[in-house]
Amino acid sequence: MSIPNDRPAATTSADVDVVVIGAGFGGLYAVHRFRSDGLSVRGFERAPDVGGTWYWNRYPGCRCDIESIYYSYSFSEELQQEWTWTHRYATQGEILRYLRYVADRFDLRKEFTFNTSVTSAVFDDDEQVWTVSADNGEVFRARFVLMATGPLSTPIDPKIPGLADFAGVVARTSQWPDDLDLEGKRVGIIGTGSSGIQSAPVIAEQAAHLYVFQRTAQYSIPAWNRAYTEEEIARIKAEYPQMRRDAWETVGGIIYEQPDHDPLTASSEQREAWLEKAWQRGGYLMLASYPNVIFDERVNAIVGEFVKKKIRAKVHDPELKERLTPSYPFGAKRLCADTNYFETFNRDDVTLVDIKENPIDHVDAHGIVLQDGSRVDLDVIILAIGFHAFTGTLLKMEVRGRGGLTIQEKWANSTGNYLGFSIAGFPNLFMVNGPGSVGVLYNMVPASEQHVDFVADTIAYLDSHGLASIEPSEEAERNWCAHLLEIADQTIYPKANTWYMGDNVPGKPREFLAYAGGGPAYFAHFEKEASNGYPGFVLR
Ligand code: N01
Repeated sequence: MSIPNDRPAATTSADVDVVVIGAGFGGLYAVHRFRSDGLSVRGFERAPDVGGTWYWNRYPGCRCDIESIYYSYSFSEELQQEWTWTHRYATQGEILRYLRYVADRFDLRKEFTFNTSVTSAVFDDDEQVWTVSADNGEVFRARFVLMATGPLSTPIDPKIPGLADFAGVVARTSQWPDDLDLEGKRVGIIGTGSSGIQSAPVIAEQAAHLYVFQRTAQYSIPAWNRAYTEEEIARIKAEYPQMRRDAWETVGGIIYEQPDHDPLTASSEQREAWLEKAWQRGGYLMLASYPNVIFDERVNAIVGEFVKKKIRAKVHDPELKERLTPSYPFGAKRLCADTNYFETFNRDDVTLVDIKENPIDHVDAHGIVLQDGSRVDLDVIILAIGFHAFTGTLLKMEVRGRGGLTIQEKWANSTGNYLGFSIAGFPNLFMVNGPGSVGVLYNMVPASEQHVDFVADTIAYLDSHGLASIEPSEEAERNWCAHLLEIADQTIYPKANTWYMGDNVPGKPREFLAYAGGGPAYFAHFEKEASNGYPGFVLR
């Protein structure tokens, strides 16, 4: 639904219709869409420029592991035709250039205050208006608030004793200093998730010696990154609208070939040939090699064993082979995509430090001391230890809903939400790819567009029906959360310690925080709401 620009002004005491927090993929599109609908918008962004996660995560080797032709906006055919991706997996730099181009092309920067963090958002029950305050002293009263703050935007606190005593440089992959020169340095990297696995091979090329501190061995699939050919780009651009429609219908938001056999009854040769094909295609799509790999432990074991065999074949040293081979169900932690990660351990100037067997005890001025008393002297320590996913950024703010309820109180024991984008007790506040959404298990960019479009259509519905507020009913929220866990319990996700489950933050409730039923089933919930007058919501 789209509303003409001459819509009547809101009849509340609000300064603006919507405050948008965050200028990443979700926030930028939100400003464009809301403004096109004739709504007034104010945006806040803590970084000096647009980009969100792609502004901050500048570590060596940082790329998106979803193919660039998919990991990009679909809302403007003109934009799709104008922009040409150079590589199958775009670098952080290329994605940031893209988002800057989008901001300029649609003139989005002028709605944002940069270098500014929102500190509080407080709902006024009588006026049905949010008061949003920022750390630069700006205060806006808004009818609606959109938290486009990103599910992976608050780095976790390492809590490593003595880290502050280290005389060298401590850097985070998620806040990479532009001037960090690793040439000839002894570098230690802690963490082997996507960030560690992407950066280690590039850092190994620069450092005098790289030490990789691994707590859990990970599954990673080669990215087989390469430049697109001119012919490919021409074909993609000619087929873009159909490609987007087809991708939308898939479970993960990306088109992939389906197997023509059941892995449980097929011959081992047939399975091997199919998995080899999936391996050669590479990257995150290995998770889609068989449709039920996440749901059926037997299928999961087949794919997992195939990948483990591939990992072992890459590593020369027999002991290292075993240390680098994962032991949890395939895909239970976010699957990584790499370029020469395992091969890097064949270098003489790279050492794996197994901190599961011999944990880090503390850091002193010269390096890292392990529990058995041995030490690794370093010039640089890199933290690639992940994020307080989904909820961390909201929990840092003062967010008060109806009756003064804080988000910290609301989420103390479980992360109540409805459809991963709204919260009972917090009217007119929406999240992009929030906890309970499909986003992190889907292609995040179209998932963001879908949330923003739904919010825009919902605001239009409220305005055209003379309604001031919308929030999920307690019952709809309870049922949704139960539904999320019911699906998750049928998968392998709860069988590993992951940020999906909240395990990486001490004290965080252990619960699966994403929708594991796939894109089409997830989006159908929204269609049902919109076409039936929002039965899961309370409208006032
Ligand atoms: O973080 P992670 P990430 N001491 O949480 C270890 C997206 N992303 O930044 O597994 C020692 O995955 C921890 O060990 P363990 C993507 O969705 C995408 O790498 O908990 N080690 C783990 O090895 C991804 O999943 C892209 O035992 C500690 C690592 O640190 C998400 O962001 C690129 C520790 C953390 O891994 C997060 O990825 C990058 C401690 N105290 C990120 N604490 C692409 O598109 C944690 N660890 C490519």
